[in-house]
Amino acid sequence: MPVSCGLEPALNQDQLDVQGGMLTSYDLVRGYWDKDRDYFASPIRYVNAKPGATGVVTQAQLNGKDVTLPKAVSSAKKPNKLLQSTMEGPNGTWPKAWQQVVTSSKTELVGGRMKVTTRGVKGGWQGVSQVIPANKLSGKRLALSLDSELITPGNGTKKGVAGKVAIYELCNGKTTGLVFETQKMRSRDKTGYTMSFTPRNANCDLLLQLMTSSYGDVGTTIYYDNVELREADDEGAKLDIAPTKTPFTLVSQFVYEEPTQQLTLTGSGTVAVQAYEDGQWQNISPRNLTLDPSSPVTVQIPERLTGRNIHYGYHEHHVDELVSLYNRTKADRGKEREFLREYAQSWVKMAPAKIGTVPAAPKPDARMLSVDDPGDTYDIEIIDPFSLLEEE
Ligand SMILES: [Ca+2]
Repeated sequence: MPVSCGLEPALNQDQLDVQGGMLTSYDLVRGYWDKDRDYFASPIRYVNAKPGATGVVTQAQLNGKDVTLPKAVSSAKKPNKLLQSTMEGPNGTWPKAWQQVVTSSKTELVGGRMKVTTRGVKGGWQGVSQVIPANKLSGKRLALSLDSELITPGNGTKKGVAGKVAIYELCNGKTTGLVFETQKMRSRDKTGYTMSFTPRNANCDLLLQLMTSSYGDVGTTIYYDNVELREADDEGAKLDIAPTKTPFTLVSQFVYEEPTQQLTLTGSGTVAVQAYEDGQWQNISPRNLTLDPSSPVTVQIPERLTGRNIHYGYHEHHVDELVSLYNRTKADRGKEREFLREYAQSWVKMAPAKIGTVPAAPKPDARMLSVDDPGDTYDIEIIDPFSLLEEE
């Protein structure tokens, strides 16, 4: 159970849910509206939970203000462009549509999943790839989804690397450019990930690679499964806020003013609230959200959908900062000190390179003894600089 101390509100506002866990974010303003980046808030809509159902939202409020939540008809998924997405051939044999990324790769098929394990510099890149021929592509935006699970060396006790997806343009048999790359597959739980990109040249094939972010930290293992590539869903209607009708106006809304985004719905029947993220309409409420004409239900919009600046690469640094603060805080500041450690421990779950760096919970006896430890610590009391000046 978290302890109460002055740092608690600030750190809560700095963490947000992402696919696979909890991550840190620096920003105080949401919504950047940069046409080249995906920082803008996700459009939101609702659909009937089941075909033929008649769920209706009669009133929607975002943080207590009336909004118009569009209703849409769920359309069928577009065709999957990958072969052997389940990573399995007939009777559990190797799926021939997938190749080792380099000849020295020794990626294995284990339990119906691709098992990619780093083997160091000599082993080179590990992983599998598949080529999607240009005649299967239209040049339109594509949406990729997959399941992965990361296990760092020492059965998860030592630091490791993240998973990586890289997609190259392949023109006349030659790779001519990187189209998309992400290293966000870093959850130690089996997690579904989504991502989207637009091919650069509609006449070229695409080369999809599933790997690790580097080949260091020998023994890092990542499993891949259920890898699917489709044309992006049609975006369609957006959430408009009355009366200005500007799309999803979280822009310029300070995180410290509205740390969370609550959508409150009144109506009847069973619906699902969805957000358009990574080229896909994804449920953000339970698949069956039962509405009531007299009693509103509240859906919290996940922070990753509100136009925040998320940088996975900074997260390791944030864990370092917490551990550093913990180590330099005097042991007699027990509550505050333990609070920092607990935060570092909860954040390290998404920082594979920092596993093993967060100190273990102190035993009561050890804490008593360390009060007398004259080590490199400082008190976190705030010092008034003007009182020092008076003494001079
Ligand atoms: Ca499988």
